[in-house]
Amino acid sequence: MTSAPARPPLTVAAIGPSQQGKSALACALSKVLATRGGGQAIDYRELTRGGNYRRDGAVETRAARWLEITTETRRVAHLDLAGRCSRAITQLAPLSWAEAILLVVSPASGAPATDLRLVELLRVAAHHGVEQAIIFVNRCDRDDDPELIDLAELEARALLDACGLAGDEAPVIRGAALPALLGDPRWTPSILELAEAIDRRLVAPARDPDAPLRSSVLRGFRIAGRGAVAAARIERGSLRVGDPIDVLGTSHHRWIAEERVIHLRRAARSLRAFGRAIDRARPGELVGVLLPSPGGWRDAYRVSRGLTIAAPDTIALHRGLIARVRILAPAEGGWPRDLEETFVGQAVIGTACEAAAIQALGARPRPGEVTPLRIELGYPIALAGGERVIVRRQGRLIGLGVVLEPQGPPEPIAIDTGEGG
Ligand SMILES: Nc1nc2c(ncn2[C@@H]2O[C@H](COP(=O)(O)OP(=O)(O)OP(=O)(O)O)[C@@H](O)[C@H]2O)c(=O)[nH]1
Ligand SMILES: [Mg+2]
Repeated sequence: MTSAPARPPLTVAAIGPSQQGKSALACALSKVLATRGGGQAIDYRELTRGGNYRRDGAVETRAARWLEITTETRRVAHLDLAGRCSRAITQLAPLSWAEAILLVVSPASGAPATDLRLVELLRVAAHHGVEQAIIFVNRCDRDDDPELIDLAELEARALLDACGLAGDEAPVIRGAALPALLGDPRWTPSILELAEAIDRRLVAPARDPDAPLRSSVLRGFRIAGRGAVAAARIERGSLRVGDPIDVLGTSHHRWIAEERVIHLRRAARSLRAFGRAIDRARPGELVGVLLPSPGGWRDAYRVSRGLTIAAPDTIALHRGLIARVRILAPAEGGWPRDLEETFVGQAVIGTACEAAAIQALGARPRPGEVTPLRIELGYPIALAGGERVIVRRQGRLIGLGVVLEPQGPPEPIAIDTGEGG
């Protein structure tokens, strides 16, 4: 038995232009706090494992990684996102978990507002309801011209404001992650200042532990002989070991070509949060849920990004939905022309991303307008209404909306209870 966590969880997503020190900062934060008795330090090589190795020794993060940062009052699930990546969903999926943004820039990084992917991430974060941000101006050891540092700060604030996050209120910390990570005492205070800002300036949103369980899966992996682990975040409700759960949606494991749509009903065999076994996961927590999969290895591989974990019979799989969507103006990076009445794009809902045929229900959608759209997904996902939906087309963010209701009957997928398989 484990006792209830003393510190409430908070999910912070570190974003910023590529190679400005997000991963180094995550490591520095964990190391400096670990030396003061808060949590465990994580090594840069460990955190960036699986990334793209560069000639200069740095590693470009490829898929988001997460680590636990233990500050004085919080357990922070720190998401280290990729600054650059070829597939938007790699960043958008973990971002759907964020409750606060840590924007990492540097004086030499150039105007962050010109980084369209970064602008998109900030807009999407605001759309998910994130209101709070901290700005960390990194690499002040190398680029120490005070005017450039002032400019970086101004630009970062303006960017947050432009994307709907309160830039004026965001605390700004000037520091240097790499020297702090290497133990340079001149830069340790900047890391402590960041920890203090996390403690004092960020608030944990209200959460409902008694609501029906809802959780989104960011990644799945297999433990030979035991089953599949779903790396998920509890959005609402609570999950206890032994609870029966539905795991449903479309699998995106690259080795599974057919039978991708699944609806498993299993009991959560065990729960782990950052390496600790826990008996109950509460809303806001990131957990690994071990699912027994008697269906064999295929079954285990099917657990992947985009699935939903929910209390049994509380949500169904749908392909069609009606959403109320704000069409972004060209100045916001949206579609440069009026949209056609029907077009093909992508819909991102939670950690799921599906190709979609989109049809305007009213007049032809114009930039800046809020309009009802009917969206038909290529593959079904778990939908109940109220989810945030992000509409993309040809690599651009073109609309931000809310699912009003699923359309049509639920997908006729037999529930796999794992018995007799
Ligand atoms: N001089 C100096 N170099 C730094 C600092 N922080 C990070 N670096 C270096 O900058 C490079 C990139 O650091 P990362 O932490 O991997 O950058 P990132 O933002 O995670 O990059 P992506 O994962 O590609 O988005 C590495 O070579 C670091 O050693 C710093 O404060 N000062
Ligand atoms: Mg990185």
